[in-house]
Amino acid sequence: LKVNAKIVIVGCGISGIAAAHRLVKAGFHHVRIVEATARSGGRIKTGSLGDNIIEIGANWIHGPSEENPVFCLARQYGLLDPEALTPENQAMDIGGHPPWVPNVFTSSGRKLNIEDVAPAVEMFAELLEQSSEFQSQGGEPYASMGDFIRSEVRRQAAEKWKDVDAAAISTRLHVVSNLLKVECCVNGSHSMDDVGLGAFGLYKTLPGLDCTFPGGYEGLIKNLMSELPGGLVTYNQPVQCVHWSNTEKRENPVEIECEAGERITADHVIITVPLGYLKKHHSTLFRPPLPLHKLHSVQRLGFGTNNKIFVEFDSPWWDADCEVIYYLWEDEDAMVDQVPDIQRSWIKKLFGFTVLKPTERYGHILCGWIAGHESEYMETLSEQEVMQGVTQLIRRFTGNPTITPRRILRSQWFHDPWTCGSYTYPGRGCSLQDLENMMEPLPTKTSQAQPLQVLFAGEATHPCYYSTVHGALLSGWREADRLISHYSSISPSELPRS
Ligand code: 6YU
Repeated sequence: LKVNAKIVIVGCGISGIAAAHRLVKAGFHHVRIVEATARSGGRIKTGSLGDNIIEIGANWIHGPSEENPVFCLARQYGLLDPEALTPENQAMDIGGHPPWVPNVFTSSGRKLNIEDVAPAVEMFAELLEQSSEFQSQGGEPYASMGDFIRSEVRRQAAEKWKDVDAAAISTRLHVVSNLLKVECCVNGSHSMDDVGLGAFGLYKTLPGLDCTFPGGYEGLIKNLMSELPGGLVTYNQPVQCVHWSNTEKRENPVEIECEAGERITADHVIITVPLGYLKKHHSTLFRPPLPLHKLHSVQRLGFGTNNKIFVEFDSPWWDADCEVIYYLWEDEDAMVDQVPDIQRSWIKKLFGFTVLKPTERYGHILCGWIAGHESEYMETLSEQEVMQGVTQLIRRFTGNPTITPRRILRSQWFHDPWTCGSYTYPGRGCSLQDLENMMEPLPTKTSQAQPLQVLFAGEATHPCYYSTVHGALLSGWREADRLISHYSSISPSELPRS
């Protein structure tokens, strides 16, 4: 199969790279990637804090095992630690929530014992598991994940914890608030009230204990890019408008208009821009506009913000075996995941920190996690102000007024003009149909016009691995395969002439 079809890919994140890789390997020789920024990788972005490598975007391989193509590629390129490659690691089934060792602090400066928090943690985990079942049952007793969790905790607490004293109950309900904030980060949503209950179970996990890239996630991008022909990517070239359904120009029915004025004609264009960008720019990005059913799915699916705040210390103030630090705000209403006064109290949305391990590699670095509008507000503050907020928080919760971070660095995904947030979640009222609409090529009716003019890849188009690197990668392969099988099934006389 060696065809002359001209294919333009918009966006050089993992999905665009994966599509190009597959098409070039299949013999297509007019493949081009047009990228808005000066770099490849998109939301895979490795940076540094002092001498240490840190991940500003994607962090883990979620479910590193044989079925995960990111795991297989990373293994093939030799990018993983030996522990991640062991059969034991691959076989661990954690259902998306790694069993990290926690340290829990309260706003009055107490460090809690695991027994104080365990009943709420267990109840919450069971509810997450149960919520995934509504997907197959087809009924939604509550409008959102937030409604479901709060109502069920209230009901079960009245039943199971009726002999527990009020102070202990209060602590448990604050644990639930904290876990709701954790889930906001996992889902990239402002509140769990924004996440649909029925669609929550669409997300599928793979076996394997999540692992990181010791040399940085971008190593995966570098290896894949090195296998593509040189000059295939044009950088600093934002696409402004995709003119499709150009009936007069049957030879090259698509025209890609770039911000700098360049116009590129093509037979097919694969759009991989993030859902956040699509939500903001769909009305100018497509001529004619997106069909209504597709537009409605772009609007219904959620795309919120999850940011990281890396903080380095001279010495640790957490336990040696600690993997995650949680904060409970005792003055907050029970079971809330939204901060009422964002400008004053944005820091209350930060659920806590994960500890970068192993210490020999990273020293004493914590990664703070904050989602939602509070996270978007945090992005507008200076690094100094964020440092101050974090320092005050840690001093208050540990009761140690001398703790001082050495340096910090935070991500700003909401204000990144080419991303506009972090990743996709199923909003209220969403269903599998929305993700299917996202991936449907244009034109949708192929009776007259040339088929497959505009194709869609990217994490937001994967039916069960949305929000992940493996979902994005698979979506790029899927759209490449769609074109490959299209050209395999038509006769040579119908192939585009060069
Ligand atoms: C994962 C993880 N991870 C943390 C954070 C973030 C994300 N993800 P890209 O955006 O990469 O590429 C598009 C390109 O298009 C880009 O280069 C643009 O510049 C360009 N572009 C835009 N407009 C353009 C224009 N007009 N013209 C030209 N070019 C244009 N995934 O597997 N493990 O640990 C994390 C995390 C802070 C921000 C993540 C993680 C998500 C991935 O990073 C992301 O999906 C892919 O990189 C996207 O690739 P792409 O090609 O689609 O777009 C139970 C349950 C609940 C459900 N959810 C649970 C899942 C948990 C999700 N985990 C995420 C967590 C972290 C921490």
